Amino acid sequence: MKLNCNQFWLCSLEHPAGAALNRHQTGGYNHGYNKPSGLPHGGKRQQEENVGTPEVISSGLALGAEVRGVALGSGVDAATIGFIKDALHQHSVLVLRNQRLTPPQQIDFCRRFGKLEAHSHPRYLVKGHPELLCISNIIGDDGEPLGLADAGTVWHTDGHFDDTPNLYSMLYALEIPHDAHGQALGDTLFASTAAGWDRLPETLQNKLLPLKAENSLAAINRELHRRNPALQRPPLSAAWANKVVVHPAVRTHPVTGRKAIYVASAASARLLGLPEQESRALIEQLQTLCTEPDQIYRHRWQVGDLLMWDNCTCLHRLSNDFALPQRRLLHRTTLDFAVPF
Ligand SMILES: O=C(O)CCC(=O)C(=O)O
Ligand SMILES: [Fe+2]
Repeated sequence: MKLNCNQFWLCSLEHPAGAALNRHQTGGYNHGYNKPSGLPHGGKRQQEENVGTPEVISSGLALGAEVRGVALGSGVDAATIGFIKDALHQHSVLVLRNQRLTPPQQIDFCRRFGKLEAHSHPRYLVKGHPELLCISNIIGDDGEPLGLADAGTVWHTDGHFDDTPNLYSMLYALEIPHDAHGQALGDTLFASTAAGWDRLPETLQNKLLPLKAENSLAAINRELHRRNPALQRPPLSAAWANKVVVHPAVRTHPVTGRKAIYVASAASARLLGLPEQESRALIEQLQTLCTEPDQIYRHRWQVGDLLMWDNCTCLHRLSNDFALPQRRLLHRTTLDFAVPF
């Protein structure tokens, strides 16, 4: 069954979480964006399908899986959180489809996985909810962008440029752009840095293991602007513009102990101790290895998706294939910090 917008709102009203979402959105927290464009598959029916025994359906790739049988809006017990965490560590990227979450419900769920970040882009926080970053290309009634339009069209891992990067990121879809044929646009692509490490020849593993890389947000921004000189991004504060952090080139997962490559072409300016050219060539080689096209999990969004990923074991990027009037709106949390080792 397909729903149009009006049917979505009816379904929202039938469902307690949906009703709260509806009230909240019309209550003005949303800086003037309109109602979501509708769930692609049933409303209340899908919520009912989400109640049952949780199960994990793998993408069959090195990363990516769907968790079914969990309705986050109705509250989740500790055993289910443990189940989701284990699945996340195993598959690096998880989607829970057809979720109806108000901002407080999203925040409450995400908190169960660790401490939430107060985000470094205060301009784009969801009003009244500083834990939620608004990712959107929509221009509000006041003529200002609603959110950060481009949170990463280059391969990256969140917080790579910070002393204590966040382990998990979670993104909830409220509006997803479509082409004229109804095909979703703005997919998010994921590549496994753990599988990349496993595929490295032993000689290269041994070479990489003791190395450290310099990473910075300024380097990512330079690369984004090189690719798209018209890019609108708030300028970095002096602190971020000058900050360079040194992290191991191979990261160990704090829970599973799994090793993963922790170098990315845009963020990592150099591998310390190697000549400049060799360092650049090795960084590029590592990224190419991790992002081989047949190893990519490509997430095709639906409204109501709660997507979560483990930054220790994957890279991700947004596909740059949509523009207004195709609207995209998501709410993001990032959480759980530690010094990488
Ligand atoms: O917009 C997206 O799909 C991904 C954005 C991103 O890189 C992030 O939220 O960390
Ligand atoms: Fe990101």
